[in-house]
Amino acid sequence: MQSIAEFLTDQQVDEKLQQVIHSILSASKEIAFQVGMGAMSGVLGSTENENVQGETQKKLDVISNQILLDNLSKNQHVRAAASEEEDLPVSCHEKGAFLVAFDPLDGSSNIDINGQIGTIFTILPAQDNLRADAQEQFLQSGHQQLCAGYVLYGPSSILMLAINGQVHEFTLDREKSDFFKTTNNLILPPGRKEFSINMSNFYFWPGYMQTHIQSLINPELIDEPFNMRWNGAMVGDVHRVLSRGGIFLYPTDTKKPDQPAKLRLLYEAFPMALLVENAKGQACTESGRILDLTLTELHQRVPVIMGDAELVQAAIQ
Ligand code: AHM
Ligand code: MG
Repeated sequence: MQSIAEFLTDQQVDEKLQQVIHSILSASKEIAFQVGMGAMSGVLGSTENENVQGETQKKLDVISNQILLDNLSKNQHVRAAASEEEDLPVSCHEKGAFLVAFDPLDGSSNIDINGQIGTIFTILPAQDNLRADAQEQFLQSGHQQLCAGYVLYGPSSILMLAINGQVHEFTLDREKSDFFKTTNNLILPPGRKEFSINMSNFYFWPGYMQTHIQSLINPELIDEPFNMRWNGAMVGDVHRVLSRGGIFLYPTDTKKPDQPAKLRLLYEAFPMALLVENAKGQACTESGRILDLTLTELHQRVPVIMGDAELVQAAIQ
């Protein structure tokens, strides 16, 4: 099996970019270790703090964020890092060629139930005309992502990487402390009648979404009604869609009037959209392709509909 280092060299990935990917993966191995120790290392439970999103931080959110920032700030090729857990970008190296944005631990509500959680990341080019820590560094389009991926801390730790227009899956060998390629050029399997959405928001969705989801489960409207799965962790739900097909949706809702969309464009929607599109699926908001968007605010939120191309088209019509 090919190690991640052999793979990146084989793919002729820019050497500096390779080093940035390795820094992210070193951090993810430390996080995987902490997650694996669970209650024994005292990392479960909440802190007293709220993050910039107004959410109470879990201890593991804070620890994972710090592990990533420590690893990235040691890498001379990283200009700045933006995290879902930080108000502002963190400046790293004035001459670094790359920006890294991440959700250090997606699916935080699963931490204390030993459920699926993961690190989502994207790498963008640094812009020379701007200060290293300027928020404007990150105001780029989804197409400018150089690579993106996630590490899912499940029964095994899996890296899913979108690079050079393809998606590859790697599994962490805990004894060797290295990721090895386990699926080459993953293509999202078509035809699966399965959706992933938080059904408890049903009465708060726009009418078109209520009608659409009803059309997938009403036996009077469809011969073979869809199955539903919801992990409460985008990283786990999108991993299922990439692995066996179907569709993931987090549409707008009116539950919190000042926050119509939940998922973050930079840390969640952009990287997942690159993965899904590189795996030949589609990724949209309610009005267009996610990758066509340009970030206007660091912590911007967007509706997300992604997965099997046919299912996405049916959902947004
Ligand atoms: P987080 O990044 O703070 O963990 O929040 C994002 C998560 C996604 O992983 C998931 O799809 C969604 O929030 C779940 O939300 P809900 O509370 O509606 O189940
Ligand atoms: Mg998240």
